[in-house]
Amino acid sequence: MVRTWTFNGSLPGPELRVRAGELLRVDFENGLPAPTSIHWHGIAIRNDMDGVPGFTQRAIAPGARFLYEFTVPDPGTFFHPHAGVQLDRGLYGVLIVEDPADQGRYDREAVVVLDDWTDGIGETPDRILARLKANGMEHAGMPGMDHSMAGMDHDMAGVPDQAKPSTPLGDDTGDIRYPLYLVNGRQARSPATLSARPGDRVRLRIVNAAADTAFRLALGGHRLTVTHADGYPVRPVTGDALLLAMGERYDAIVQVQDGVFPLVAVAEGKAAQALAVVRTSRGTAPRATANLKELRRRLLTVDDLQATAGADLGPVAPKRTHRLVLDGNMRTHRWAINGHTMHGGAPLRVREGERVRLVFENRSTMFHPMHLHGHTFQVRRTGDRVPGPRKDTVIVRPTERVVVDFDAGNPGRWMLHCHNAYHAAGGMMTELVYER
Ligand SMILES: [Cu+2]
Repeated sequence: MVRTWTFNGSLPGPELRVRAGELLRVDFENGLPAPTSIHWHGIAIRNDMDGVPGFTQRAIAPGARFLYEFTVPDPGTFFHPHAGVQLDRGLYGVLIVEDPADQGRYDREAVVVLDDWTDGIGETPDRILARLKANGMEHAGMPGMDHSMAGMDHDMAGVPDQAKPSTPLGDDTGDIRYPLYLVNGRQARSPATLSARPGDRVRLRIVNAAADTAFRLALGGHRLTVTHADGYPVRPVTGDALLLAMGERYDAIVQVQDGVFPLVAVAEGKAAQALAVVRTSRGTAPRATANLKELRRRLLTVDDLQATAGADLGPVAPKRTHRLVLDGNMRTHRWAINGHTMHGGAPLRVREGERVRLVFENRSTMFHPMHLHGHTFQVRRTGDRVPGPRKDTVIVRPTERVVVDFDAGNPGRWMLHCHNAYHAAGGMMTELVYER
């Protein structure tokens, strides 16, 4: 039992479900002792509903209400607050936007929300941030954090080799080692159960709601067929495991066998894992430290995905290109875009109707899941004529260059930032503005 901040007292928050094209109305009342707002992550909505306090709306004061009301244009997604590191408490939920054109070639759905957890057992997110800023370095395994976790019963004991650092995201995958990693709000020792019938085709809607942790997910004894990235359809591709950074969502279909199976999400590079149980018949639940060979087989990443014809933006030449150099380090905890922190640089200007290209260049030793508000972009792999998936959050690995294109079709002021909550709070954010 922990004390934390949530939506409607549950973790994850209540599941909201609408169809694309419908009007969503959410009457939000702030019962927290701090100002907040809700960001509808990944949905290209009206600018004044985007929920960035002090930017697209005034922060909602403790005790105050705010009516969110907007038409939901595209399938997706999840929601969370957009005030500092509040996401690293329990303030997140899943908003599922159904696609009316979806053929529904599956028997049931299961939502899988991944999270890294400290609030109420380790330090509060605000204390972690204050210390990161004060000391600079707060690296996994550094004495300060170990001290704060002393005596706590966390999931790291006896974790198999699969969870040891070795990662496509580089050697340095996070600033914070958490006491717990969760699936659907539950720790591996008392895991969430996803029930189905043997032979069912289950559509997993997987969300990484963590603040500082990428996950590698696999289901024991099964392969996963990825069908959607950040809500948009991709050409189905099958692999053994799937990599998700913070803010990313993937849908995958799995045909479940008869039995009880571990669904493992390894906290990438952090020597720990989260667990849920997929159950189609009676039997003993898997161990919290279940070791899956699937995690070491074919790992699907954004590089394997390609938008379907319907989701493809088409080969229009960009009218303008913005280059974004990502830099920073844990020593100073200063994370910059083009040398500036916290909107300090010139905004990225676009004009309505233009095709715009963003070129991310990562000069730091950590990966950054870069997220654009109000739009979705298409990943263009360097030197590759085949376009990648439609997304709103894309991993930029250390020293990597990632090119994305989008159509400027939603006027307003929009945030562009790293979805590592601590990197964003450390300055890695800028804004996109429409000029007349
Ligand atoms: Cu980052």
